[in-house]
Amino acid sequence: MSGSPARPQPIDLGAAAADMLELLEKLASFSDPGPGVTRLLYSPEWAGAQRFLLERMAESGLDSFADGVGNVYGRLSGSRSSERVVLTGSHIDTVVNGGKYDGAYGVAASVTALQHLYRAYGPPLRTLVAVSFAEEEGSRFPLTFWGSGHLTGLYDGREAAGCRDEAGVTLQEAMADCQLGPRRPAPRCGDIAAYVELHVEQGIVLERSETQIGIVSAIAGQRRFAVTVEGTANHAGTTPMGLRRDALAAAADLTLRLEALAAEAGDPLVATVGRLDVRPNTPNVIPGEVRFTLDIRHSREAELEAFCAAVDAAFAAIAKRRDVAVRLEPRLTAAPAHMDARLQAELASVCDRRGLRWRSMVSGAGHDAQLFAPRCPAAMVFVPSASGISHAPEEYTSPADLASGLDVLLALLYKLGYECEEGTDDPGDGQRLT
Ligand code: HGY
Ligand code: MN
Ligand code: MN
Repeated sequence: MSGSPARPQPIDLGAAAADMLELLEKLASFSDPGPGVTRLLYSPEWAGAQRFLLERMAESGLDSFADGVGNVYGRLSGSRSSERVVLTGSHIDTVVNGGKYDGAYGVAASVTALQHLYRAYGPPLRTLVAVSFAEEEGSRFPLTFWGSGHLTGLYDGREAAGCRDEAGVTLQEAMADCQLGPRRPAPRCGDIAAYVELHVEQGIVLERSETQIGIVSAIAGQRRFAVTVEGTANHAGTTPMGLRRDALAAAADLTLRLEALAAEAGDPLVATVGRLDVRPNTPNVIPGEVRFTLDIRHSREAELEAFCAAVDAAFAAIAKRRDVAVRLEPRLTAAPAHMDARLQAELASVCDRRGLRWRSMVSGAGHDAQLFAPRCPAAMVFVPSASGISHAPEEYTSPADLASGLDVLLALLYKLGYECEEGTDDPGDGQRLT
């Protein structure tokens, strides 16, 4: 990389925001046809986006590479290379027919931020790394956080062989097919001094309260399950109602009971059946088997645990009454995660200095940051989602709000990368659990 400019000059936020928006639009073009953006792990669209990011990061003066599972990094090496690095980014995958901002905004902003920090101030003291995580949503394979889970030890890679998508392709086969060039090892989790993620809120709190920035205090914990209901497939015309073991009627019963239990538990608990497969899915056959997904969240671990126990008992009672078999297989256990207090305070001060209206808030959505929070100081910044819509083609955030988020990210990364005192390796509140 060429020498740093003679004299630092302040970053031109307008120019940086324009670069970020252009990158965001380009990323949105890597999508399956159809409404919104669909970019599933290891699909051709996914590989196109990651390859594009590798090139764009290199053009921006970053040392870009992919790791073994397809996370893509852009490294801006610091003069104090011995110290741990600051990692910033989000995920590049999407839900099916999702929006163009969920994940991609944090990726585009982190790449743009490092590019403009380097252009204005030259190399940092502490190394800054932008990351595009391979997968967070769990939209193609029945696991989630595959990208950040690779860095934080949630996965050891053996899961890839046994994990299949709806077409029966294993994660291992899909991963082998995507050509991302030579791979380098991911940053070790122990080498990460802080993780910072910029993301759209995906809810309506900021818009309703006319607030520009959300400073995340905690991220809700999640439990996800694959539920299988086994009844008896039979003739729809000759089987009396009293002699049926109808798996779909049972699944409907289970879903409504789940909804009633969640209503009794009250906010912030949420429980969702998002995917349902009926077999044999034929008009004149009583369904013999139904598979559906459970997604349960709460910001407090004890309540999450208690609710899952109540669901277990309720499902067993329905199974007995209906003489069907009901099996719950855990698919994800993500604990509620607290963001670093010192980084939150720094973000508040950045917003106050800029006159940005901000509020502290809990995230009901899951994020890569929740895997880092127990291991290093983690911070999340939200910008408003129009009408609170996300995971849908209508997902939208105004350019002005996107730019405000970038402004805050730039300020925090400048603080962590360029103003860190010698030897003070931990920028956090020192409250790490592990
Ligand atoms: O589901 C979530 O909370 C996130 O958008 N993956
Ligand atoms: Mn996301
Ligand atoms: Mn999402």
